Amino acid sequence: MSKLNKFKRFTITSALPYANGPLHIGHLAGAYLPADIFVRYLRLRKKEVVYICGSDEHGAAITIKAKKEGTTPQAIIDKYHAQIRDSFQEFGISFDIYHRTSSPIHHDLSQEFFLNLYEKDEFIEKFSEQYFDEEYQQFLADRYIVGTCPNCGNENAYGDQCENCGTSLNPTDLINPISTLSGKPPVLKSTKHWFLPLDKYQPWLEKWIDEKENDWKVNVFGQCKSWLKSGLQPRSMTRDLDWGIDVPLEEAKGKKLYVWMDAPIGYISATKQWAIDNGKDWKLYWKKQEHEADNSCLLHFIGKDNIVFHCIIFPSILHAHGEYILPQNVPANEFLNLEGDKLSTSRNHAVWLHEYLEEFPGKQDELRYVLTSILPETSDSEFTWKDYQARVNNELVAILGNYVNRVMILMHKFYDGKIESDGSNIVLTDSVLDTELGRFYDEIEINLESYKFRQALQSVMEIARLGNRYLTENEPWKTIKNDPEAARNALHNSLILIGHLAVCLQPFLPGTVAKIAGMLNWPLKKLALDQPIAFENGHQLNPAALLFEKVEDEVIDKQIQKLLDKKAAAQPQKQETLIPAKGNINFESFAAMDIRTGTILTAEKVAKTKKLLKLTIDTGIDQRTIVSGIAEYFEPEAVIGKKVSVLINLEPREIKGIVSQGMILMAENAEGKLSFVSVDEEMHNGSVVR
Ligand code: B3M
Ligand code: ZN
Repeated sequence: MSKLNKFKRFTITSALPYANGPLHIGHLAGAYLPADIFVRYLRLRKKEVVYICGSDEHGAAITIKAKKEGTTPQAIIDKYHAQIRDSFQEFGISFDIYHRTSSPIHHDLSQEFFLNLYEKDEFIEKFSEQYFDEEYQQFLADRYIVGTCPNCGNENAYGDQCENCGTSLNPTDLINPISTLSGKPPVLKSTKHWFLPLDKYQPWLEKWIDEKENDWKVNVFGQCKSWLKSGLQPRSMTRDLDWGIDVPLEEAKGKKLYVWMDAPIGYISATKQWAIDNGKDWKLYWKKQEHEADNSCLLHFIGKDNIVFHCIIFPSILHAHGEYILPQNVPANEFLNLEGDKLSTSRNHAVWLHEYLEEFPGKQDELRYVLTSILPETSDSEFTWKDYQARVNNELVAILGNYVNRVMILMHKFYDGKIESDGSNIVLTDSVLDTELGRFYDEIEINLESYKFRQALQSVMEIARLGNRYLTENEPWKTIKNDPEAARNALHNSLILIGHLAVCLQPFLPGTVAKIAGMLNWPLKKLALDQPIAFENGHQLNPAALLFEKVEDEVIDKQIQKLLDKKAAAQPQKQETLIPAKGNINFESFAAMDIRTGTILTAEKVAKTKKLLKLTIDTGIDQRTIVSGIAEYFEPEAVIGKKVSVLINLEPREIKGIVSQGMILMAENAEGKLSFVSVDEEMHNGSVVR
């Protein structure tokens, strides 16, 4: 029995992305895809649910980006809000509203929250010494200041948080603080701010969080406990900034609300806007007195760097206010890495969602599938393009697509796609299949409801595996000749299994489910938990269509090369980029070198090295092995077939146990970036270079 049954309605939120740059797969795997799966599951269970998100448009993240692009914060948020909203939509994240924190309704509600706490005397008002950049005449909070994290030693911790270890910080906690505006150490200057007394709420927080011990994910619960253990400090809810929501007090003129005070309130203001647009009552989703005890369930889906804000600071604000419900759970994910390295916006090391959508049109479900399979649910995980290819080809194509296709093709081949039998309705007649299926339904439910989406998807795929096995065991293509009833029965059972498979796929691969519904010639709403999966006698199927296509090597190689190129381009340009000229040599020294044109025939990485590729080269004269230090810039697959210049009379050398006979000529700049010395395609191998 579903443990969600005790709740009548659900408010599901995904972290509000800063409108300061495009989305990448790390964002999706952290806060959006898991929430979308969960929301689709709730809808499948016919729960009342509102799925909330929007752009976070305040704070230093925005103003710093505006300065970098030489434009205004307004231009930045307008540009990225639209881009992010559209990418989410095209990818199929099914928000009920994608709002923005620059909206008046949000400014009003945030100020109302501040005043509510102010009037209750919750804030500690105090002058304190804050870091100040004299050159820019600006106080430095949050992302305007970086320094070494006192907790983990990360040298790029921000003034409000270290994104490496998640600890929430004050600028004065940083070791060796540096202004990100002038790049210089700041000075201290006195200014007045309004502090939330987290220390005062600590006993209450401890009790509340302890109740979650068996419910929350270990990583989330553990982080909360460790902050509580080190003792909470008051935290300023106001900032000396010129971009954000005005602090609604006469004496605070020119000051703004801290972005992490207003951003989570954005979940509420977005719900308000959604309610206005849809004739609903937002209070039912957020306010305590509006619903009978525990009727509404609030869940925040976030990445691990946001845990402190959602589990400590925002709940404290809601608690201090008094009228609001608290989150039941905060299922935060860890980080996703990419090709052995951290995802990084500044180094452009990312798979950007808008680029994926452009380069892989119609392949949303492929990305959903791969990301769901590797979600960083309990620890950091890694996306690689090779793994993407393997999962699409070996799982989506070979298992899921293949099963549906086999059944559809046989139905058309034997019966012209018509489902007919003696009975009136065609139902599942195989009791073994029925039992197995029931077990998978249970597993999927249990895993989804404990936020184990990877495992839940595995169980869905087990249904396809079961189907393939069933077909292979029953061999309708053989029995059709001497036992046509058995063949018909096996195929009908297989079709019904496809129906169940599609129902279970709903939360994960919505596009694929729509395609299956099309083939079954069923309206999408028939693929539901409360609908019988049975066919009427005489039902006509639509023609078979392929659900997935194989991903070819070229496609993947291109993506890998693109990441390598981006990485090289993002390397900071040094001033002295030229290596000094060498002294003269005589002509004989030059003429002694035998340089020829050749073609790379094979390439493979040398085991346990980062830089080396083992190449076979056709030099025109012979085929030989050369070990070359180019692996950091070129994938093996990308260099095969390349025309190169080769120094062929260099003394053979043993490198990592391989005898290297010669050297490929490469151009190299001072940063170590490499390029082949180009040779026209039509030059035949063995031509002399001089
Ligand atoms: N914009 C931070 C982030 O993208 C922030 C989330 C707000 S959720 C209320 O990491
Ligand atoms: Zn740290």
